[in-house]
Formats: sequence, C-alpha cells, structure tokens
Amino acid sequence: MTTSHWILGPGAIGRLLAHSLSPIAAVTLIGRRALTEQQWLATPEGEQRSQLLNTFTVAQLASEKHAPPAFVHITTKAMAAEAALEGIASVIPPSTPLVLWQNGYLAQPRITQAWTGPVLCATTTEGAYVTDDNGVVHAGRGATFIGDLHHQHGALSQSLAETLTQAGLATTAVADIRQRLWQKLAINAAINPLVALHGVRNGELSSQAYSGRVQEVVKEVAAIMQAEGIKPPKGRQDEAAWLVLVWQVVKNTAHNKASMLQDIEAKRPTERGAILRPLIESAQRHSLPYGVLQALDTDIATLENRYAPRH
Ligand code: KPL
Repeated sequence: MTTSHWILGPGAIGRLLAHSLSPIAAVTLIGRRALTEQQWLATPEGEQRSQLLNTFTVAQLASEKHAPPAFVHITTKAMAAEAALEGIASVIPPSTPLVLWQNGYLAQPRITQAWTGPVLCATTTEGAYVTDDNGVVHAGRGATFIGDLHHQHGALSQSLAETLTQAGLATTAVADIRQRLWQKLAINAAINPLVALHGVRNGELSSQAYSGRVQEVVKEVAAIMQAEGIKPPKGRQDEAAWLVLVWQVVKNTAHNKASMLQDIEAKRPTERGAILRPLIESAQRHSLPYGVLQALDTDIATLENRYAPRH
C-alpha cells in the first residue's frame, strides 16, 4: 500500500517535500489559502519539472472525510506550527506520527509534550525558496537528519529516512536530534539577527564592520551551549570551536539572504521567538550573561513593531 504524507505549510520546504515525495507516495499539500494544483520545481541542476500536486485548504480537509495519513509533516514557520496542528487535529487520529521541520527550539519540545502520537523532528540543509504561488526553486542539495527528542521512535525515524532518501532528499535517522537542533540554533542566532538588522547578506558578517558583533554573540551562545550539554559538531567544547563553525557557515552561505532578513524585508514576523528566546531562557535558568542576545531580540522586535498593521 502507498504511504500517505500530509504536508502542512506550502512554503519552500513543504513544496520541496511534496514534489520529491509525489512520485513514490500519496501526498496532500495543505495550506490556509487555496493553491493551484499544477506546481513546478526547478532542480539544483537547472531542470524545470511540472507536477500536478494534490492540494487542499485546511477548511476543505475539515469538511470532507479522508483516510488517515501515515505521516503529517508540519513545514510552517516555527511560531505558526502549533496553530497549524490545531487546525487539523480534529481530522487526524491522535496516534498519527508528526514530523516537525521548524528552525529553532520552540515548537519541537512543546508539540512533543502535547501530542499523543510519535513526534519526529527534522533538521535540513536543503536550500529552497518559493518564487510565486506555483513554483519553488531547489537551490542546493543538502543533508537531512531525523529523530525524536526522547529516543522512542528509532524504527519510525529510520523508515521515514529511507523514504525521504528514496525521494531524493538524503536523510539519516539519528539518536541525537536535540544536539543537532541546538547546533543549528547556535548558527542561526549568530547570523540571522545581525544580517536582518543590518540588511546585509551572510558573507558581510566577516567584514570589519560586523565580525566583532558576531564574536560577542558567539561568546554568550557558547556558554549557553555548554550549560545545555550541546557540543559543537567538531573540535573541543569551547567558544573557539563555535566560532570556527559559524565562520564556516558564513563562508558557505556568503551570498544567501538569511531567512530572518527575508522575513524583515517581506514584513513578516521573524523566528526570533524560536531562535533567540530559547537561548535567553536557558541563560536565565543557568544564570549566564545574555545582554547581547537580549539586545538583538529587542532590536528585531522593534523592527517587527514598525510594520504597518495587516488588514
Ligand atoms: O539557516 C540559515 C537561515 O537563513 O535561516 C542560514 C544558515 C543562516 C543560512 O542563511
């Protein structure tokens, strides 16, 4: 029998998943607004593929009867994940496995605690962005890691990793997903708020104007990581190793417009609550300094508050 995957949130990662899984599984792409079924994907090799995707609005799902899905992937922004799940919770069995694709560390512990069924978390370096209502560009291939916070669903993570790999997204099931989520959070905290505040591409951070600021952020982040028991992927557990990692990512993504800068430019709420808040709260719990992180959070909040109200 074909496995069915519901994908909640038709942003870049949601559409990339839908395009990748459609040839091998039954896929339903769900959004708040109606989405055209004919969707295209530009591959990293420059090929353009058009596919008819099965698209639904949340309202349509709620008004019709459906066979329960094998997985529900939540691919919204971090702060929208819980509300998105609430929107469909009444039409899926409470034992349905969820897969959380959010940045940061906000939705993952909260949904893991609240949901009865298995909750897997994914972190990915696949690069993708949407161009319009019908298209997504798969800009660069990366790696995806899947696991659950309490090490209870290894076999499920393994089977999903195999499916995603078969779908063309290289995925590994891991026992240390919490480490990996926090490592990504450390990188995001060092890069995203600064580039968003100054309106610059990632590579600019290594210039004299910003490199000192990066070091100040990493100093606070490294101490918090140590208190949380999170090691950098390489090297010793110290500030220098975190700094090496951050500079490596700055270099690798030099031409990127970070997601937080894209959010600010589009006047959307940023993911500061999922990236900076868990760090600040951890620093408070462990009585560590967090003045630099707090200032970044306040400055981003000030920018968000300047958006004209949406009607
Ligand atoms: O993950 C990213 C983001 O933009 O959110 C980085 C690593 C900063 C790359 O742009």
